[in-house]
Amino acid sequence: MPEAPPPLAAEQGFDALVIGAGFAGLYQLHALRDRLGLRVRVLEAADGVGGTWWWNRYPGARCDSESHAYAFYFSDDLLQSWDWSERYPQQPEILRYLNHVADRLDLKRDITFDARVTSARWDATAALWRVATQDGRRYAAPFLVTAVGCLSSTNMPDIPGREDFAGAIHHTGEWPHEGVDFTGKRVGMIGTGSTGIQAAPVLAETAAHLTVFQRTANYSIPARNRPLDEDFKRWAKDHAPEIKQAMHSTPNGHAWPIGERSALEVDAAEREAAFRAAWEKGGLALRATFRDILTSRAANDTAADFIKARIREVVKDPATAALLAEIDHPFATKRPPIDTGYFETFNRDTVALVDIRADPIDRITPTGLRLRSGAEHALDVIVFATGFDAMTGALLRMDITGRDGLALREAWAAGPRTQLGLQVPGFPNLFTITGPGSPSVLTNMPVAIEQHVEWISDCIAQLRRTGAATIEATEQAADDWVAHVNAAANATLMPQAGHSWYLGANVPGKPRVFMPYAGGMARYRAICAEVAADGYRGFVTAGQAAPVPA
Ligand code: N01
Repeated sequence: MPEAPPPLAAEQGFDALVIGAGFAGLYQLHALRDRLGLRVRVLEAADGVGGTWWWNRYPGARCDSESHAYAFYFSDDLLQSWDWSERYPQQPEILRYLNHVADRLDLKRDITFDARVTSARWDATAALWRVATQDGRRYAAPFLVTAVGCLSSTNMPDIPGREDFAGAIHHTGEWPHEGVDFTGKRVGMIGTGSTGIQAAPVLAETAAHLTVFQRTANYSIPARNRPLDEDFKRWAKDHAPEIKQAMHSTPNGHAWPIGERSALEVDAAEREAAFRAAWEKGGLALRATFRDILTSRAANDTAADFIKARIREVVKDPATAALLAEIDHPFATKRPPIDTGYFETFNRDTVALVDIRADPIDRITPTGLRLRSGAEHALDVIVFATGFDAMTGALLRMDITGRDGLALREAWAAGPRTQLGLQVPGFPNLFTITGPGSPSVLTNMPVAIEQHVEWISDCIAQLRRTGAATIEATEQAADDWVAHVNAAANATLMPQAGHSWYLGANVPGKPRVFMPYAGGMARYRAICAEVAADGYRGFVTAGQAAPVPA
């Protein structure tokens, strides 16, 4: 048997390692390297920057935050040097933006691409994180920051027969870079979350036939996407400070305010007019029409009924309309998609909807899909728009081991436990950008990312000033924070969507815990600032490193 090659020597000499080169990793590199003067290495599994926007290249992929708010606000130079073309930009444009950021800040020289992290272990003796990548390389640094995204570990359902299928199978989250030609093909798409709802109308344009396999009907609001005119672009640049301020003061990190009135304090005509105006304007702001849509079931029902009526209005075939409008959870308790012609797509002769709640998929056959009833659907391509092992999947996949050999998988066996979504007890000097327990996916992501990067960077700067070698969340703080995260979720209707990925319910065997912090971004930001100002309450520092003057 050939001898195994000796392990590569660790690449030492770094102050911090960052995993991932999407929005979060790029800004974290810039903040630690260019503001604190640290030696930083970013390890990225892909061969380019972009994170989610590198992987998710499926037809129709675009952002559902408005472009002028879906950008870095920490740098006026970045704001002034970039123009978005559309209200909701497509994936290639967002990828170009992130390359622009990386080039403008000269970040790529400190990123190792094609470097998928396979393990990270805390070495208590040396007070270092020791990280290995798939190609056998080793790295070490005192600080480890995960910037792996909340929706990056794909969820591929274990449907039997995949290997027998004669056609092609694709998951939207790992889409081939050369694209897929659907011309003349019979396409089956499984999943009707944000991704499936974006993809279906585009797939239907070229496919000979599209069958959408729906397990749970979903709300969707028209995006009303449009090109941005020069006046708007100028306005957004000139008003960047006000836009930033607005994003920092709302619960969801978007630049629009939450309604002040209850949906129940106005009469039916006024309520209908408010929903109608939001529907015509398009986008996620419909859920902010009234203040209590996410907290009162009666208020929520008014929004849900309004949207269901629109679906029935648009979809011509009554049976299909009924199937699309029979939605079993309150509006916005799962992440509400926005769409461009989703419901209209079902009026095409070449598009069919199949209810796999009533008649589940039994197996994949060489020629398509067979349902439990025995019904067969002949297909050339199967698209899995089945989402992600959200929030914890990408972290657990990396085999992270903390103090005393504690595996993260073990620490989180009953669900994620963090202090503020930023640190885990037993894992010194590990920071998790937009980790479970932080607002993350309930907000406009760049806003949440900027806040975490800045908090983490300030924390590391403070450690260096004081000469402490390590910082770690306490068990008590994590217990308290988990209780608060649960209380915040229970103050909303969100836990009522029992099959939501917010609860981990989409992945068989995953603990059912509401993972993001539902108390609002503005409130969360204040809590984090207060914890830091109070000497990093809920964290312990230890050890002695050489203090670094500010
Ligand atoms: O994933 P999802 P997604 N058999 O989990 C179904 C963000 N995003 O990729 O509801 C059959 O929402 C599943 O059915 P059910 C956004 O935050 C952002 O669409 O579990 N069906 C559901 O219909 C979003 O929320 C943008 O019953 C199965 C679908 O697959 C998040 O990503 C764009 C199944 C999965 O929906 C995830 O969205 C796109 C099975 N075994 C996404 N397993 C932006 O624009 C799952 N399904 C920024």
